[in-house]
Formats: sequence, C-alpha cells, structure tokens
Amino acid sequence: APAGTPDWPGWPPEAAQRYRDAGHWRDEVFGDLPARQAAARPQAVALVDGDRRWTYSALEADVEVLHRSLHRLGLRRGDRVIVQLPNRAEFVLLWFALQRLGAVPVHALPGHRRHEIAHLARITEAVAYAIPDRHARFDYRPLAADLGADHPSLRHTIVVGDTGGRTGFVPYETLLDPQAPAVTPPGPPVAPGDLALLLLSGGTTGTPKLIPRTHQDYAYNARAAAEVCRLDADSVYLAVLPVAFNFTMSCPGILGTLQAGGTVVLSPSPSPGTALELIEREKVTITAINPPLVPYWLRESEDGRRDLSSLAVLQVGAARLADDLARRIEPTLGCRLQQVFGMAEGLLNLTALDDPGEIVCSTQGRPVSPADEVLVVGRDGTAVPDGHVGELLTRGPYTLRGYYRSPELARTHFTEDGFYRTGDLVRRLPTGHLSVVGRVKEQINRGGEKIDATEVEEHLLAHPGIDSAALVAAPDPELGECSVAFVVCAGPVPGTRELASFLRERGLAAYKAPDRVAAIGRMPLTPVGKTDKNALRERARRADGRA
Ligand code: J2J
Repeated sequence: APAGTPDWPGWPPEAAQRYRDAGHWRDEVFGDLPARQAAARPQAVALVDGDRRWTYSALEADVEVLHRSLHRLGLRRGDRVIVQLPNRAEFVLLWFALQRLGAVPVHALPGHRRHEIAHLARITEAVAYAIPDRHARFDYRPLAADLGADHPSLRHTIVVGDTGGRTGFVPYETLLDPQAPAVTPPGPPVAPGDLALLLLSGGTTGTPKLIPRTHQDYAYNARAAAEVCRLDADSVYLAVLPVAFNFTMSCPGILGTLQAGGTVVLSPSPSPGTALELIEREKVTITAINPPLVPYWLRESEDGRRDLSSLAVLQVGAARLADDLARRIEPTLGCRLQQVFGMAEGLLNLTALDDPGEIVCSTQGRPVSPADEVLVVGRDGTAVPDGHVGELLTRGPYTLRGYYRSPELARTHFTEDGFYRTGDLVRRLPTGHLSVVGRVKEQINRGGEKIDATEVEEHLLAHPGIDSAALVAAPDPELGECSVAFVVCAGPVPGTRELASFLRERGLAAYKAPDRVAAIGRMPLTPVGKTDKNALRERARRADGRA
C-alpha cells in the first residue's frame, strides 16, 4: 500500500502512480532477489567474507533455510527485528531471510549501546534482536540479556557466534538446519509497497527517528545508484563502512551490486591495510568510504605495495570532503572519485563518472533520479537563485513522507506539500550539482557519524556536577568536525574522560561522548532566551574550546 499504514505515511496515490508509470517502482520484493539471481547465474560469486564464499545458488539455499527456521521460531510477516551485526556474511543472509518472511530488519549500528537499542525496541516493539557474541572488544550478550528483561516484546535473541551458555539465546548456526520444514502455507505474498526495513536517522530532536523504507522505493534507490556507477555482473563491491549504514547498503552498495549480479566482499574493518589487501586479492572494482579515511588510504597506497589496478571507483561521502583532499584521490589511487551526498531519509546525490574533474572535486553530485524534486530555499521558504545558499528541501520516489510512528514530526520536518526538510545548507549550480556548505539542523557530523546535540545534552545534564550544557561542532583537522561540550558547573569541571565513562554507563554509544569540554560562567543567550549556539560555535572555533 503506497498510501502507508497508521505507522507511517506513504506517498500520495498520484505520485505513486507516476513512479510506477516511469518504471522507477517495479513489482519486486527483496525476498525474491536471491532466487532470481540463483536462476540467472547460479555459479557466480555473490558474497565473500574472509575465506568463506557464496555463489548465488549457495546464497539462495542458505536464505531459504534461514527463512524456514525463522518461521519455525515464530517470526511472521510484519514483525520487526533489530539487527546489530558487523560486516559479516550473516548480516546479508539473515537480512534476505527476514525479507522473504516479510519481517522488517531495524538497522542498528555496531556502535549503539543500551540507550539506543532500548529506544529502538520501545518504538518498534521488535520481537527479536540479532547480535554478534563480541565485536570490536564489546560483548553484546549482556546488553541483549538486559534488554530482553526490560522489553517483554523481545522474545528472541539470535547470536552469531558463542551464546556463552545463556539459555534462551538462539545460536545462529542452529538456524541453518536443513531439516527445517518448508513454510506452508507461505501466507499472503509480501507486496512491493510493504515496509522492507527501518533505518535510523542521525536525529536532531533528542530521540533517534526511524525511517520507513519500502521494497519498491529502496530497490529503486539501489538500482538508480547502480546505474550511475555503471555496475554490472562483473562489478565487485567492497563493503568497508558498517553494512547497516544506508550508504553501504544501497548507494549502490550491497543491494545495488546483488541486483546487478555482481560480487559483494565484506571488509571486517575499515582500516586501510585490511581494505587495500582485499581490493588486491578480490579484484575489487568499487568501494565507499567517509572523508576521515581518505588521508589514511592515500598514505597506505602511496608506497605502491598493493596492486589496486582493479579499482575503478572510490565513493566518498557521509560528510563534506575538502576540495583539496578530493583533488589528490585520482592521481594517487588511479581510480575515479565519486562524491556521495546521501541521507537515510532518501535523496541521494552522486557525481557522475564522466563529470569534469573540477565538478567531481568541488561538488557533492546530483540527484540520481529524474523524479527527484529539489528546492533550495531561503529563511522565508521561497526558492533562492542558483549559486545562492539555502536549505535543501526534497521529495521523490525514494524519499520518505514521514517518520515511523512519529506523526508529531510532520509539521517540523516536512512542508505541507510533502517535501522533506533536510536541514542541509547547499548551493546549486546551473548544472544541477549541489555543494554542501553547512546545515541548519542541530547535528554534529563527526566524520560521517551523526550526533544529535539535544540527545547528548540531556544526558550531560544528568551529571551531578553540571548545571547547564550545550554541545556544538568545532572544526577538526581529522574528522572535519568534532564535538565540544560547553558546561556551566558550580564546582569542579568534569573532564572528557570522566564524561565519556559517565555517558557510557548511561548506555550511550561511545562516539557521542564530547571530544572536548569547556567550562563557561554563563550560557550565552539569544534575544528570545535560547542558548546561543552560534556564539558557542564561534567560541569553540576561536579558542579551540579547551577548558
Ligand atoms: C556533506 N554532508 C553530507 C556529503 C551526507 C550515502 C552517503 C551518506 C549517507 C549519510 C547516506 C554528505 N557532504 N557528501 O545515507 O546513502 C550529511 C548531510 C545529510 C546527512 C545524512 C547515503 N553526505 N552528509 O550520511 O543519514 O547533513 O546518511 O543530511 O547518516 O549527512 O546522514 P545519514
């Protein structure tokens, strides 16, 4: 149903009809993709994780077995399942099995902790939670046990790896049981307009928002991106950033590659050593990273130890790439740079592979769909001329019309005629290319990781030594931006380490801890009495914000 459900608003019927007529939305659901490709190219390699490889026919076989086991476990169409898995094959296999069932994966990031996951469990009333045993020196099992106790809707914890002897946890391997009975009757078929997944938004309101994506809109997102990247059955995509991230998943990422019949290689870590070794070994043709990784990749490739000749395209996005850094990429890595300006909410901009070098190095690309509508507006809401800075508003065939279970956000985040207010300040060139110059939303973009200032401030205020707190972005040579907490304290001022452990104990993801803390006698206020964040940002920039 393109019109959505009580949980989320869909597209108006006339828009939906236009998207179908144009061939953007097709009669396709993700659960069918492995079978379709297994029929077309059974022996082609679909997925590589270390020494483990799946052909399309092996992928289909595992997905079908997992699908049956999940059904036997009691999972049903429409059920939400929080998936918090790192870059391992199990993520991809489980994801497609959930799709076949019509269940909805909720994409948590590996860095999320009790606070974030509990919020997801609360909003989505998820019935299951999939975790690794350990990853990046964190044990997810105690977290899952705590959550299960607090959220009765969470009936199953699926563990990839060792359950640690905890009863009630389902070991992932037991789901690969070939004896699991076929799902009969399969129930009403999953429809292209059904909810396919829930993505997390960077958030700007104190609580992370959930983004509903349907089969037809998300499949189009991946296909449109794959076309701009010219993916085909010979493409080999290396997943470096977390697989759950929209960028890695569908821009064109894992889904765009599998739709094209190519090969997805999973990098267990974003470290340039690991990734460049995989590029050489697996003859990777395209991969995607964020700006803070770029200098490391350049340095690592400069010694020429690795043969990177297969690499045709390096996508860089999620935060602003400095023009000067952009210019070094093609000469050093010998591949095309593609800038990517995307958002989990939808709109995706890419530079084209044949765009002039100056455009590729100084803009963040153009919308991938001819049906994407883009407005650049001034403070009064009216369009500004090309070349002038304004807020980017957008609507289109793969951009949400509202958040999941959050009707109260309709008035603040969308215009009356359905445009999503991105909160990004851009300049549009006559060619349609967009250059990102800043933002109006209260978000900190820490090298691609989004931090919601309000959310962190609420936690800082819970610290007994802090009377008032404000979190702002400051320029950072490595991350592009880092976070600075301005605090008003009657007594001793807590340092960054103390605050990091305070926030960790409150269950907050580590990347949200302030990079710097600065004591201040009194918060600067705007004429209407709100914290003057512009003044604080200026102060953080000038004084380096150090306490
Ligand atoms: C400046 N800011 C950018 C860029 C995103 C592909 C790529 C990235 C994301 C993503 C994504 C930027 N230059 N090149 O979902 O599919 C900032 C903007 C934007 C916000 C969205 C994808 N690329 N940004 O980063 O949902 O502020 O998605 O609104 O995490 O990141 O963040 P997120």
